[in-house]
Formats: sequence, C-alpha cells, structure tokens
Amino acid sequence: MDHDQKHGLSRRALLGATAGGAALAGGLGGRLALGPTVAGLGAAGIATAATTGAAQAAGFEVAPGQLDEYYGFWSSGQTGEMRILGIPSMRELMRVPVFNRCSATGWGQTNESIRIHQRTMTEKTKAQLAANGKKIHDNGDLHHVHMSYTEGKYDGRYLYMNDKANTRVARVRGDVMKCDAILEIPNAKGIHGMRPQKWPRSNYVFCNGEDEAPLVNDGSTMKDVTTYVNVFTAVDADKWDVAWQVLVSGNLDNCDADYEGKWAFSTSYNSEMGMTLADMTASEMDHVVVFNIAEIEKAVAEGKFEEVNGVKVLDGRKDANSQFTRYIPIANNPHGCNMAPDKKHLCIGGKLSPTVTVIDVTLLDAVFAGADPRSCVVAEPELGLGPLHNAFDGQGNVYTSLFLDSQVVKWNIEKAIAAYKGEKVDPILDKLDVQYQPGHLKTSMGETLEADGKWMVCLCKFSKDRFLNVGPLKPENDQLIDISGDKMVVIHDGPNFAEPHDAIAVHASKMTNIKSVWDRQDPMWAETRKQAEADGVNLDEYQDTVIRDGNKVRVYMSSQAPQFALEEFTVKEGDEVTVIVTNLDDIDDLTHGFTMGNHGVAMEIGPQATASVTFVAANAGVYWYYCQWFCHALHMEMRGRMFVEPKGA
Ligand code: RUQ
Ligand code: CUA
Ligand code: CA
Repeated sequence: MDHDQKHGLSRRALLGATAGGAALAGGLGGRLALGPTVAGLGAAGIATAATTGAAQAAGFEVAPGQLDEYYGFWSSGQTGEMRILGIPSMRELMRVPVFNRCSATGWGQTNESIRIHQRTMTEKTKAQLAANGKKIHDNGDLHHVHMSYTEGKYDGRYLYMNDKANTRVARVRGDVMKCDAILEIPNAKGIHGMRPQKWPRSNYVFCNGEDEAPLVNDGSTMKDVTTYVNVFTAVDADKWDVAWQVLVSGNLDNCDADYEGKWAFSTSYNSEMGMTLADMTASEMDHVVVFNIAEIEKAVAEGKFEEVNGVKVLDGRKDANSQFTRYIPIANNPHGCNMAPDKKHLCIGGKLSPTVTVIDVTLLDAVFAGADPRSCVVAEPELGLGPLHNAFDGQGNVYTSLFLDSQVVKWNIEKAIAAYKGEKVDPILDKLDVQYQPGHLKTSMGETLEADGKWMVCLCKFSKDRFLNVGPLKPENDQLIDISGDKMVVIHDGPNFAEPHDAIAVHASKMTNIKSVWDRQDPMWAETRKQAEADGVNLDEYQDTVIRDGNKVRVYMSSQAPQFALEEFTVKEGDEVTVIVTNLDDIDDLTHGFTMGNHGVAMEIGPQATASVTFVAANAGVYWYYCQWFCHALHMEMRGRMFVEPKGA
C-alpha cells in the first residue's frame, strides 16, 4: 500500500526536506498553529480505522469483577502524582501522591511524608520555602514514570519519576505503592527526561537537566550565557543520593539507557544554548549525547572529579574532549529517545524534522574510538509531521507518535535500514489517526526485553470534541489501541486529567509483591515509633495516651472500626499538637482517616499503619475530629472532640 499517497503527502510535502534550517525555524509558529486544523481532519479518518479492525477488537472487554492483564503506571504532569490504571479496561485504580499535596491521604502534611520530602532538601531550599511560609514544595511536574529493572525486565521493586518544576526525582515502592524517597538534585535545573538503568539492574536512575543555569548559581553571574551549564545526573537508585554528574554542552530533553549497561543517551533541542525560541531553533542540527558509563565510573573511582555542592562532577562538554561523552548530530530539535528491545537500535524522534533517527548502539565503541559520530546512524525514515516518541512491539516494529499529523505511524526498523542503504522499500506499515496531538505512546511491556506487542496506549494532549464539553479546560485523551494485528485499531477513549505525559504497561505477573496490609514495623513510620518508645507508648497495643512536653502535646490513639481509642482530649491555645494514630485493624481494605475539623488537617491510616500530623491549636473552643475514610456502618460515629482551652485558663 502506498502510505504516502493515502496519508498526508501534501502536509508532509509542506515541510520540505529534513532540516530546513532557518525555514524550519521560521515555519515553526505556523506549523504549531496547524495543530487544530490537522486535528479536525483526523476526525474524518477514524471511522475507516475503526471498521477495518473491528474483528481484533472483539473480546477486549474487562467485565465487572474481572481483573486487568496489565498495570498501567501513569504520570500526571503538573498534577504531580502517579496514577495506576488497568489495561485494557483503562479503569483508574489508584492515585499515588508524590510531589503534590493530597487532601485525602495527607501526603505533604503528615510528619512521615514531610520527612521524606525533607531528607535531601538543601539548606537553600529550606530557607526559600520558609520565606514563603512552607516546609515543602507541594507541587510538581511529573512527566515520566519508569519501573526498576533486573536484566532488562521489570522487577516490580520500585517506580521512579521526575519533577521538572522543582528539580527532583522520587521513588514509589512497588509493595505498598507509596512514595518512600524524594531527591532534590543539586547543580541541575529542571529534571525532565529520566530513565533507570536496564542492565544488569537499575543501579542508577539517569536524570536530564533541561534548563541552563550557572553552575554556581548565586547571582554572581546571570546574563552571561557562557557561564551556563547543563547537568546529566546519575542517581544511586538504592541509596537515593546523587552518584555523579556530568556537565554537557547544550541542554538535555529525553533520555534512555541501553540493554547492556554501557550507555545512556539524551536528546538536546538546544545545542545552540539559545535563550529565545528563535535561538533554540536556529541550527540545522542539534544532537544526542551518548554517555559512556564505564569511562565515567572509572574517572569517579580515580577521583578525577570536581566536587560541587557535595556532588562529584565530571566535565563532558565538547571542549573538554573527554571519553565521557560523544555528540551525535541529529536534525534540529529532537525529542523522544527510545531504546528498542532488540538491544541494538536507539530511536530518536525528530520533532521539527519529519524523521526518526535510528542509531545502532553496537557502533558506538567505534565512535568513542574516533569514528565519525554520524557513523552509528543506520536509518532515518521520513514518517510524518512532528515525530515525538517511539514504542516497540518486540517484533522489530516501531510506533511513532506524530504530534502535528495527529497520527501514529507503525514502521519496521529493518526496512528503514534497507531504505537508508538505498533499497526501494517503504518502511511504513500502517498509519492511524488519533485524537488528538499525541505525545508519548506506550506498548505493553514495550520498554523491556519482554515487549509483547498486544496493546498500545497513545497519550493525546488534546481531546477537543471527543467528550462532552466540560468547559474551557478539557481533559487529555489516552487512547487504547490494539496492536496485535497488522492494523492498529482504536479500542477506547480515556479522558484523563492534567496531564499524563507518559505511562508504562506492566504485566500483572510482575507485581507479585504488592501487599494489602502494612507491616507494623514498616520503615515509613520508624521515626514516629522511636518517639513513641521514648514516650513509653507501645503502638502495637490498643492505647490512648496524651503526653505533654512544654507547649508540645503528643496525642497517641489507636483506631479500630468504628472507634478512636480517644474520644476526647484537651490542649491549650497555642499548643503544638501532634496526633499519632495507629490503625489496629488488619483487614484487607480497612483504611481509617483522621480529620481535625477547621484546622486543615487530614490523613489516611491504612490497615496496620501509623501516621502522624502536627498542627497548632490556635483558637480556643470545641473541635470535632473524625474518620474520613468510610470504614464501617458506624463510620459517621467514628469521631471525637478536641477541647482547646483559652490561654491562661
Ligand atoms: S516529554 S510529549 Cu516531558 Cu516525555 Cu515528550
Ligand atoms: Cu474509620 Cu471511617
Ligand atoms: Ca535546536
């Protein structure tokens, strides 16, 4: 079939050649503005796609009570949380607060969560927060969620995620689905791309700093761009500290790692080090940076680093001519960076170029030995407008999102390589209209050696007319696509709130360590237990103890449906009150809560969990506290009173 004729030749012809330099940059505004128009065209195309593949769609339904085959771990962009969806039902199963403040669970307010936030916080950040009357950053911009690997396969231990807004990364435990560690990354600015090492296991989490700034960012230099750097960070995934950093030329966007543990890769859209849109799109070529892990580790071991803000920093910039990095020229403003499960091919989305660049990673040793950096490029198929991200089916095919065309294109790596060598083959196998403007797309197990080619979720940035109008702010649209046949088929539209960037689909068989009830000795509240011990309180027994320590009051109470062990307690105006609740119920799905009325205080206490929260009792009077997680027929009655005595009483 001739895809060029069937799909958008005129639109593609508009763009002209791959790297049009000034023409591309000049046309940028116009092409972005094309978005809505292109999307409008897409709507007509869907009817065809849906009818051709109806047969494959049969039997996909997950009936009530049936379980999904895959866990989908979703990012949520500026909402700052991680979400868990079932695939293929696309049912939302859970939200896991990470960088955001959560009203339901008390994340960002409980002492346990504040400790996790603050563990790696710099003194500078603490001071800046205090100046704003805060203890933590309670917003985040969570773009990328990835699971820990052992030998190129998901191992269910952890999920890792970035916060572009406040330059952090976080980790969520695979057993309880709670965040257990946040790391503020020094020296870098705006962590965007983030991937765990795949081989031999996820010893590192690689993090891209997207924004340029002076390395010593203390106001001594600000407008002199020559003092700006960008920083690539390897986080020690076990200790959750920075292992090392490498300074690079140009900024860093998306990243990935190979399946041999030799390389990490990052795309850069601003090799120009431009500070304006025009400058950032000025060059014909940008680059992908390749990091040589062994060379970097060797230099770190030999002490050949500079210590900056407590971190080991190496210089991998172009001028340094190091063995740490190589810069491979790629057409202007590349974006997505995805390693194929064939262990060999790295695919780079062209964004402003209609191409995906394929790098054969087995040719990188030669590049480090001095070969032409472009000698590792083995294909560069022209696919359509605005290629962003790539996903894999484990059968040699790639699915690339075309943002401007509002399409997904399926193409074959070997055919693209043949075409690059001059053979007359069309690598494009299929194109599908999606609604609308896709960013990331994720295939089932597609980021692992176990890519199974069954499902794909395409995360569309716009939904426009696909759902009932909910006002000027519209949901995004995560489309479920059946990729098991030759043709891609849209199965489901999944509206989603701001703004899932990325997702992974993990087979349920990988998640065997998920618990239903907490372990009483869980490290999450180890410090709270220590305090209880010091206060002579045994949290494992049913108890109701109030400890006064100057103007600090610690209120310990157990909860057991439908009652708090303490149904009243008394404090004084101005007291700093810490309420510590232990849920002694050890029944599946029996979560209690603690909300202190009119104090902005609420938290979740899961079965067998302990949680604590601290607040100041500011005004005298009677205040009711209650359980806000429905737990029992007498849940409404699960409440008690706090008496706040007037000062001097
Ligand atoms: S990025 S839409 Cu933040 Cu993952 Cu590409
Ligand atoms: Cu306990 Cu509701
Ligand atoms: Ca550029």
